[in-house]
Amino acid sequence: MRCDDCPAVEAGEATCAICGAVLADVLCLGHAPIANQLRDHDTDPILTHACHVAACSLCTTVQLVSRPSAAVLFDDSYPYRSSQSLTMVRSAATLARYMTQALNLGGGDRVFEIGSNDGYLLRHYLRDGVAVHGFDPAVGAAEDARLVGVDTTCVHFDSEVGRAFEGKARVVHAHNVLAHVDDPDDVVAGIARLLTFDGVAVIETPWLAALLDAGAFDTIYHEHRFYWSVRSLAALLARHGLSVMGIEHLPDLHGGSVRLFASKVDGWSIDVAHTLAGERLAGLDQPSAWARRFAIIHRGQVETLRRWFEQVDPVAGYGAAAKAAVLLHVLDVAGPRWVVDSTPAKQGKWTPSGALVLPPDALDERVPGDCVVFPWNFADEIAGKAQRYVASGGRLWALMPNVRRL
Ligand code: DWN
Repeated sequence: MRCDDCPAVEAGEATCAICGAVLADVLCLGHAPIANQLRDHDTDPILTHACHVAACSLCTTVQLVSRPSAAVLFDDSYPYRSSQSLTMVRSAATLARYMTQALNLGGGDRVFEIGSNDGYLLRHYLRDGVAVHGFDPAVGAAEDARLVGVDTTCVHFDSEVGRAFEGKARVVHAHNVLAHVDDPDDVVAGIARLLTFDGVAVIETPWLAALLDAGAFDTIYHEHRFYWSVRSLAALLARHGLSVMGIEHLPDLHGGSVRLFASKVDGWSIDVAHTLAGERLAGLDQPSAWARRFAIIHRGQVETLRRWFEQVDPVAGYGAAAKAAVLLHVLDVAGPRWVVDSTPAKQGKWTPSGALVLPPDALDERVPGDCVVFPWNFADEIAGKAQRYVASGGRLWALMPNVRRL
């Protein structure tokens, strides 16, 4: 595959968005569709953009060489809702309860979330009587959040927004945000501004080591401008006086995520040091080395999955996920003509691959056959919801990190 960014990468002219050093080539996914652009009609144009992954030779941050702006990607019609996944909601409820008890939150404390989506997390703090405030650029998601009582400012968060609420946050959450924003350095500056002197930032993001281990190329798309290792993320936080005090590994979230706890108060826990040592062992501090291995794995995966689609030719899909758009684009296969999804904002729309999005019960109204579960990261949850389909002879498949029946 080639794209408009290939020449700059090959000429050593592509530079890091964080530190400005030269970017080393990792993987080109061609001109990929904008993964979450769901269209009203199948004849509506499909927007594409170069999708080329590279790694900084100095700070090791992995990133897309270019992409449409966040304002284009996360516009008023952005359809993703975090609450559509019980796995996400349960993880959020547990975290909110833990933070409330661990920090003895109450009284004048306020908890903020950047990228608060539909209030999937902050609503759990509200239940425990803790004051909250969310920031999210997607109008629809912000409206859904207000419906559950979460006060939300509809804005792309940055250091200026952080200034307006300076020193007000005992906790700031930024889950699946620092991969998505145009300027993570400015967002982290805003987080540092928001925090009280003893405040805690909780940063959750898909982990680069998990992506490479799974060969999960379907999680590489324009919404994800950055692909963080703990090493590169800790370095970014340190630029703004935030020290990583703790880490949680979340294998069930988005194919493998990490949750970092950071504060202005110095601290360096053994589990953080252990993870950093593991990243060094995996060679994550040597981008050119792991990039060659990743490219070889990727080529093998593409061949295997193309053969699977030729042999199985699934009639249906489950989950109009961004991953689906990337997977079908890279494999250059049409995929199923319809896909079910529980997100009301997605139903009735057409995916970038030309599939019509239907409510989940459509699965039981059609002749059972082979159905590919595109959000493999929620395969167990979805398999639990599609038992009737399986009982009537339907066959559910997950394709990443390897092909398996559910
Ligand atoms: O970073 C991002 C992550 C957090 O989620 C965003 N860029 C967009 C999004 O990526 P994705 O679309 O690949 O996410 P998911 O969460 O893997 O996709 C799940 C899709 O499947 C959603 O459209 C909802 C749907 N779904 C469903 O219909 N029934 C999901 C579950 C769990 C279900 O039971």
